[in-house]
Order: sequence, then structure tokens, then C-alpha cells
Amino acid sequence: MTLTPTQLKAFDEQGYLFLPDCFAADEVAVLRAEAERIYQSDRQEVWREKSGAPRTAFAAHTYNQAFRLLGAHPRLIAPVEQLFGEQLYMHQFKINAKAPFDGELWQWHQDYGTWARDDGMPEPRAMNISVFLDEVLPINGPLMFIPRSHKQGTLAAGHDTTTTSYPLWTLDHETVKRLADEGGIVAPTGKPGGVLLFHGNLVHGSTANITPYGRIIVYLTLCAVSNHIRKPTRPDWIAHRDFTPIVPVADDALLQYARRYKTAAE
Ligand SMILES: O=C(O)CCC(=O)C(=O)O
Repeated sequence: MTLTPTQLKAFDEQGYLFLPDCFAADEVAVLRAEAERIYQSDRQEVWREKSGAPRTAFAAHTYNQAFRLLGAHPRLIAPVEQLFGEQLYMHQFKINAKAPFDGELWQWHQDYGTWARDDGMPEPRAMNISVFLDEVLPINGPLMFIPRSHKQGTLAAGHDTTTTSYPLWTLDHETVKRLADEGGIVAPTGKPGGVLLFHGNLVHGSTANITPYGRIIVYLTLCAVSNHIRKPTRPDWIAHRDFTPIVPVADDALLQYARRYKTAAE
């Protein structure tokens, strides 16, 4: 999958792109079933909300075959390689739950702020590319972006270790208001199988989910290999130390796996 000149221009201007219908229903079904299985496990990589509901599961691409195939999927790797002009490694891999009723917020932040301060990443040459496993609705805690905020560089931030179970470098209200007055706020929504990619400096956050509708999104943080982290402080299952370039799998690898999985379950 290659981004068109129009998509490249939109990404450069707005800081994000939504690509609907990237993954088929069978591909999403196997990922969704495996995500639920992982959330029920008691692995250290499964991070929970204060209520005990799952918040995020880290590093599933290292121990789960469906997520391993997703983590090397050409539909995700190719557009980011195109944007950075070099091969990529996996800096972080998360399956964010935003659980029905209990999914808590993500404060306003820039991802690169955390990668730079906590992991020693030299430049914002990494980005999140996310796959919707549930329908993302205006009401179930969609990601909210401040368009064009990626043009502001890396902003001053404070280390918030108390608001949720997950420490994050967050922006103050004054900064968020100034940027929102300039760029507005958008919340891209869409069906399962849609993909959202966004610049490492794009300011974003999400509200709590008090609806009965869950909102699982998988985030691959893909980093240009030459931009590998230099001073990691977080565990290696949060900020990976394997800088080997990702070799994409075949485009139908996940689909074939999903079909075998479905047959075995019948
Ligand atoms: O999943 C969400 O709602 C937000 C996740 C996020 O902001 C992040 O991983 O940086």
C-alpha cells in the first residue's frame, strides 16, 4: 500500500491520515478474539485501569502469532517506510482496550514527548499507526487530535504519574487551549479494519468510555532504524531494544492465518 501525493500532502498539513477498510472482517475477527484472550491473562505486559479492567496490552507481537503478523504487515509498514524513507523497527506495540464503562482517559500529550524524555529517542522519526478492532464511535472514547499541532515541535510537558495507571508526559490546559483555538479538535471515527496514522508530535488524547461499547485499537509505534532509542528507562516490553529492521510478511499472511483459525474453531 503506497500513499498517494494527495494523502502525503494531507498528512504533512494535518498531521494524521485515516485509511478506511484496510483489514477484512476475518482478519479483524482473529485479532479481536486474541486481544480478549490476552486481556484475560495475567501477564505483566497487560496493564490495567484502577478498576482492574484492561487498559493496554504491550508487546503482543512478541508472543502471539496473529499480532506478530500484524506487526509486520505490509499494509502498515509500507506507508510509514514511505514517509521516513528507510526501514523501521518496532519501538512499542500496544492493544488499547478502552473497556466498556471502565475505560479511562488518555490526557492531552504528544507521543514523541514521552519517547524522547523516557526512551532517549533522538528525533520525531517514529509514529503510531493504529488499527481499529471495534467500531470507533463519537461516544466510546475515540482518539481526539488537534490538527496541525505537529508543526509546533516538542512542547513543554509535565510528567503525570497519578491521573491514570499509565505515566505520561502531558500538556497544560493553556497550551491545549491555544492549539485548539488555532487548529480545532477532530475525532476520527470508523468501522473495524480502519487504520489511522499520526505524527509523533501531533497533540492528542481521549476521554473515558462510559458507554457499553468497547473500543479496542492496536497501536504499532514504528521508528526509523537510524533513529533508535539511546537512553531507555522503561522495561524492554514497553520500549523495545531490538532494532532489527522489520521484514514485512506477505499481504495475505494474516488472512490465511485467520482462515485456519476460524476452521479450527468450528
Ligand atoms: O487509545 C487511546 O485512546 C489513546 C492512546 C494514546 O494516546 C497513546 O497511546 O499515545
